[in-house]
Amino acid sequence: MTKPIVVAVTGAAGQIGYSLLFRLASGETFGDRPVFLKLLDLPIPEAQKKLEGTAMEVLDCGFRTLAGVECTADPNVAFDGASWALLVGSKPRGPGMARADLIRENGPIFVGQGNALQRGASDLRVLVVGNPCNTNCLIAASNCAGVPKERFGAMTRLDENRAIAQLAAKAGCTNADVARVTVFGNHSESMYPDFENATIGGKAVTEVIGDRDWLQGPFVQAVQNRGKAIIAARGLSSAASAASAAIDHVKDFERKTPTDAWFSAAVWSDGSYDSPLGIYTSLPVQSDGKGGYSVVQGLRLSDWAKGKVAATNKELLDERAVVADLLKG
Ligand code: NAX
Repeated sequence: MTKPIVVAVTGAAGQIGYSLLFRLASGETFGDRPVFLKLLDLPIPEAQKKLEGTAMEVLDCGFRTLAGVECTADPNVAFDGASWALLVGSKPRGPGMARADLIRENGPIFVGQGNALQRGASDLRVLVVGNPCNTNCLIAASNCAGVPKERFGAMTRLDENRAIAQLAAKAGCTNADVARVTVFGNHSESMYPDFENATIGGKAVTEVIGDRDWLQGPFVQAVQNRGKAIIAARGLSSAASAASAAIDHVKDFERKTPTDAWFSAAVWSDGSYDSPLGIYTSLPVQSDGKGGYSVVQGLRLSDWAKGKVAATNKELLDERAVVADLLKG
């Protein structure tokens, strides 16, 4: 039997977990390779009971690719031998809570989990979903000595997918016609979805959708505020779409990206597009399908777009300052 890939998921008893685990186990993400799931949630009876129930449902699907499920409250157990760690669990933003308070509240979780991630497999890759995901990713990576920063990333694939759907609806085409959309910066309302380099049916978006006012205004704002709009409509934050984007992120990194395509992920800044160093910022990425990736170079951005990218990166520097005492190296 092929050696199973160990996939750890934190916050697995939560609503994203409930949409995510089945798609990790089913063969959709890792093909024929057997998957061993390690599920982490809080060490409180309510969370552990819910986790057990979720694991029972995963088992009950009878997936031929599922090698096993282990539930735990200990990050050291969860991450031991993991090739992928999906860090979904974190505290939600409470009513009236400032973003800086949320960052301070959740930061310590990622110090402990960063340490425990040193137990991962030699090919460990980490995706941080729990918000504020870019800065939580920075905290985890800086507390995980010995694992290269490039093995960590935070999720902006949902924002890219949201942008694709908005562009397709406006142009009256299918999502499959839309390509080369990059989300730059932070997974927050400051993110910048770049339409200037995106294409629809191989043509520039700016040519197909001639309305630049719509692109610079309602389009960008719709993507930036989509999370809020979902909460307002559903009474709960996005879950199935977030899980779907996490699957997309893992698949994107597992496979070699076609030469003429790219995807968005918050990665360790290499200075591309004037991104400050020392942060995880979303950039256009191509995977080599062997554990490595590169940032796509040479995209042309207008001065207006450069201003948007600079603003979202400035927010990431501000967030880094809020958690400076939690960062090790
Ligand atoms: P839920 O509240 O449904 O689930 C979170 C789960 O995490 C709970 O079961 C909780 O017990 C667990 N948890 C909390 N602290 C933990 C810890 N220290 N160790 C292990 N488990 C812990 O939230 P859900 O809707 O699943 O969302 C999870 C996170 O994803 C939130 O931070 C949310 O803001 C974030 N999101 C990120 C998105 C992105 O694009 N990056 C989009 C969707 C979502 O908003």
